[in-house]
Amino acid sequence: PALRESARRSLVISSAQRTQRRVLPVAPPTATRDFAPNRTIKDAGRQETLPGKTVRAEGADATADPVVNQAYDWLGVVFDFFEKACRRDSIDGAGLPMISTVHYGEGYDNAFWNGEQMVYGDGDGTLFTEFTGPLDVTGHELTHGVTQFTAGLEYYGQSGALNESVSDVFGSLIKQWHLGQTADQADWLIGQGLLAPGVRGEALRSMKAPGTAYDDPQLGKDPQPADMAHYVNTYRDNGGVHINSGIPNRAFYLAAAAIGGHAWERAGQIWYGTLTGGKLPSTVDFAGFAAATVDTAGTLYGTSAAEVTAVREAWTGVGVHV
Ligand code: ASN
Ligand code: ZN
Repeated sequence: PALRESARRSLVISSAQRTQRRVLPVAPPTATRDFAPNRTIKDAGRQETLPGKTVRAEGADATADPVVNQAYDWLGVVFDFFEKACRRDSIDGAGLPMISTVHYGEGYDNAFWNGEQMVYGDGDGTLFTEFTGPLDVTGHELTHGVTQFTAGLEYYGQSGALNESVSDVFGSLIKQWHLGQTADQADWLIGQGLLAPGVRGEALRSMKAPGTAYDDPQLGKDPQPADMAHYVNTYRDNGGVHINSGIPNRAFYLAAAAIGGHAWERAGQIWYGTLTGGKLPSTVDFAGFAAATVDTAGTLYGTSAAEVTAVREAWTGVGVHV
């Protein structure tokens, strides 16, 4: 609780401000105050011990290790996204230093947020390449930090799948923001470029077409459902958090596609407001989260706005009825 965010005020707005927001639904991307990142990259030297030794601190020159420099640069992009697109000062909204450890383990096939920092494996080169490669992987992991400091979505079952989905949503938005893509230009893939050469597939997950990201003899087939009719009941993976996240992922894609333009400007603001608005129970299910996004869209754009319809129809499109 001491770690919970102090800046819930962002969504607590007076009715006068609310009226103003309807006229100018997208808040100007430039913040009234400038935030500064504080990045530290550490190297675990292929051991599984954290945090490892510091190899690059904020403001220091690039090192001879491209993996270190990639991690540093992606942390910067993620920081800039939250600052400029969400008016958020780092992961906790209060300037939290960003720490990342690279070269974790030997051929380690994952990346993760451990509650305090981010960690990258190098991949085994057979299934996966370096986890520092795709920007959306860094965005995904650091968004687990944002969720921890805001809605605190419990990492099990539907709230866990929502936790996963929120990380994919912002991972993808950060990539789209960096590339300047509109919703129809984006690939809506998570971890494109991460699969080793020879693996049959294009990415870890597809938000647009869950279940189609890969189909490989070693990796198996992408297990994600695209709607509630194919919801997977399982005790594995914390109750399918990386599986059923396909459902809210596709709902976000459908909402963003229907709204059009840059997905972070309206659909992204609706999801961000929902995540950080202080109203979600940590054990919220898909239906509760869906209702909250409709509510947030109404607060941001007016209850009869096209954005509200787009969000409601997106959830209906994946079989979640609001
Ligand atoms: N890369 C995974 C994730 O962030 C690690 C995990 O399973 N927690 O979801
Ligand atoms: Zn995750």
